[in-house]
Amino acid sequence: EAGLLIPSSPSSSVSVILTQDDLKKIAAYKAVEYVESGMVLGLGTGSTAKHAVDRIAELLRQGKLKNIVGIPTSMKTHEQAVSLGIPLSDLDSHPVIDLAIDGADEVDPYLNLVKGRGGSLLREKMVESVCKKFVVIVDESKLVNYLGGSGLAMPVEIIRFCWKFTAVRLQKLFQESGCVAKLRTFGEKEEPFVTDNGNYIVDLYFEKSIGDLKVASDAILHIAGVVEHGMFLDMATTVIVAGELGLTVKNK
Ligand code: ABF
Repeated sequence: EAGLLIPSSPSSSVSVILTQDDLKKIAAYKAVEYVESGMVLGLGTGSTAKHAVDRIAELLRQGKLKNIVGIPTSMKTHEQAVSLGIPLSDLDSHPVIDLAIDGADEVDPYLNLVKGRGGSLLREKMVESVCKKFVVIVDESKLVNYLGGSGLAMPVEIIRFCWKFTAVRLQKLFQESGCVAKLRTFGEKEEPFVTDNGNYIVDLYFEKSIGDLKVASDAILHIAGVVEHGMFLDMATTVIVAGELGLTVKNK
């Protein structure tokens, strides 16, 4: 990981090296400052959100936060929260969430997001679409000019039944953007990656912009066999970016 050199204090000649993971942690700790006792919290997934969950647990242990209920966005976060003793519930019991904190894969200038490279986009979207405040935490490598612009995947969760058929339909939908659809696999045997919900993920790669995001979103969701996609449009209320020049807080 590339290191970032910053002075430990303005007058000091001693410098500390910040890794990308340090930046993620700084963004996560800043986000946890938005947490208040008594809140119902959406607990995100991924290496950045993991720091936020750790921090929430730490503040609970120290008695600085009380009566928190967490709604995890993946089985992995569920396990982490249970191991840290964070009280948990679900959307059936808590259909409205005060605050969710989660990472993202891409953030555009309007605070639209791509999420789901970690594979948890469906539960993340279920939780984060019903929260009063959604704080996204990223390091500056996640900032893009337009969604799909990092050259990395735009994930779509699909059902397993005839997945190739669905993948071809997705690819054709974005033919003009030079789309290539690939089934997500893992391991040397390239076995299909299976989500927490028992589905597959097709990753879409684009050569060019996909244009109007709302139109693209509606078109993807219109394909039978698609469960959900990783574009989170107009959902983030705050994005905290940790970068070389420090923290930037962008509000909707
Ligand atoms: C989750 O974790 C996902 O939506 C996103 O795919 C990923 C970001 O991971 P990381 O914080 O590890 O970069 O929030």
